Amino acid sequence: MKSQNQVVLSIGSNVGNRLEAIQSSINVIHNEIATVVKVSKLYETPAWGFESAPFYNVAVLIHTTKSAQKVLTQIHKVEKQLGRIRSNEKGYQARTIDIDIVSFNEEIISTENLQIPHFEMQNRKFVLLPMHDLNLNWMHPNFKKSITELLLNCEDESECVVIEKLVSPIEKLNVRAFNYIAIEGNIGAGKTTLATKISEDCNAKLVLERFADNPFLPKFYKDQNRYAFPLEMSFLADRYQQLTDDLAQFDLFKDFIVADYHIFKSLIFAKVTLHEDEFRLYKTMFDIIHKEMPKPDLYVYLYQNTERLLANIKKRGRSYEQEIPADYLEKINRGYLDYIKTQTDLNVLVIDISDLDFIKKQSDYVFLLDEINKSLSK
Ligand code: PH2
Ligand code: MG
Ligand code: MG
Repeated sequence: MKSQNQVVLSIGSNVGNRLEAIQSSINVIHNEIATVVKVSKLYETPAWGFESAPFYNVAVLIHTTKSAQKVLTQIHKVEKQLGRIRSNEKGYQARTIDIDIVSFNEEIISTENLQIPHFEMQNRKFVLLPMHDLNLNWMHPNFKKSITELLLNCEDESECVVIEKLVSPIEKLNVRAFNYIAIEGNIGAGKTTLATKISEDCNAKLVLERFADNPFLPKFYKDQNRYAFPLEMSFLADRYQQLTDDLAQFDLFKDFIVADYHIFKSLIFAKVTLHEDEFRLYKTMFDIIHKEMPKPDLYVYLYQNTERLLANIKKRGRSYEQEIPADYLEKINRGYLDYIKTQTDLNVLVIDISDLDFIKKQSDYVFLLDEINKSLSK
C-alpha cells in the first residue's frame, strides 16, 4: 500500500505556445500542488469533439495525500493562473490550458463537479495514448480493463503524433546516480515520513528501522538504568542484520536505497543512555561491527526544534514515547550534532526543518528535494 494517492492528470493546450503552457503547468503543479513523478511523451492530437486547432496533450502521474476534490480546486487555480478563461458558451472552446483528473488510485468518485475515472477517457486516444506511456499497473475500476485493453477497444481513429519525449521534475533529479541515502533526525523529526515519501516518488528501495519489534524499548522508557544496555545492544544487532541484508540485496527494479537511519545512530543514543563503563564495552562491540557497513552517499540530518518534536511524538501517539522529556531530546540532538562535526569523509546535509511542513506544503517538500539534489551533485 502506498502512503500517497496516485493520480493521473491529462493536460492539453491548443492556443498560443502549447509546449510552454504544458511545461509551465507541470512545473506549477509540481512546485505547489503535488509531486509530478512521471510525464508521458508529448503528443499532437486533432481537436476531439469539436472543430478547432490541434492540441498538444500529455498525461502525468502525481503523488499526493490530498483528496480528489482538493486537487481539482487547485488545478483549476493553475489553469486560471496560466491564462485560462472559461466562457459561458456551450460546448468545447479552444484553450491555453486544460487540466483534467483522469484517475485517482482505482477509485470511483462521482460528485456534482467530479467524475473519476474521467467519463470519456475510454473514448479518447489523446488521453489513453499518453497514459499508456506512464506504464502504470492500473485497472479501470468500472470496466475492469487496463489501459492497453482500453486502447485496443477504443474507436477513436484520430491520428496522434509523438512530438517529443518530456522529462518529469522527479526524473530531472540526479539522486538516481547514487546508491544509498540515509535520512536521520531526532525522535519525531519525520525521518520515516520523508524516507517513505522519497522512496515512493523516486522509485527507491525503502529501509525502515524495525523499532516496533524491540521488546526493550517500552521497558527502557520506564526504567532507563536497568534497560539501556540490552536496548542498545539489541538495536545494534538488529540494525546490523537489517542493513547487511537489505543493502546487500541489490534490487534491479529500484533506482537506489533510502533508509530512515544510519548505523551510527546506535552510538549516538548509547552515549546518551549508557553509563561510562557500559559505553566503553558497547563501543568495542560497535567498532567491530560498523567497519563492515556500507557508507551512505548522503547523510541527511533533519533538525527539528524540541517543541515540534514533542508535538509530533504526541500526535503519533506511541504510548511508551509519551513521557519522553524535552531534555532527553536535547541530549540526543546534541549527540547527533557532535557526531556530525567529527565526520570528515561523510557527505552530510543538515536541514533545519523547524519552519517547514513537507507533508502539507508541496513547496517545502520540493525545497527538501532540491537541497538533497544539490548536495549529491557536489
Ligand atoms: N480536450 C477536450 C475536447 N477535445 N481534443 C484534443 N485533441 N485534446 C484535448 O485535450 C481535448 C480535445 C475537452 O477538454
Ligand atoms: Mg478536458
Ligand atoms: Mg477540464
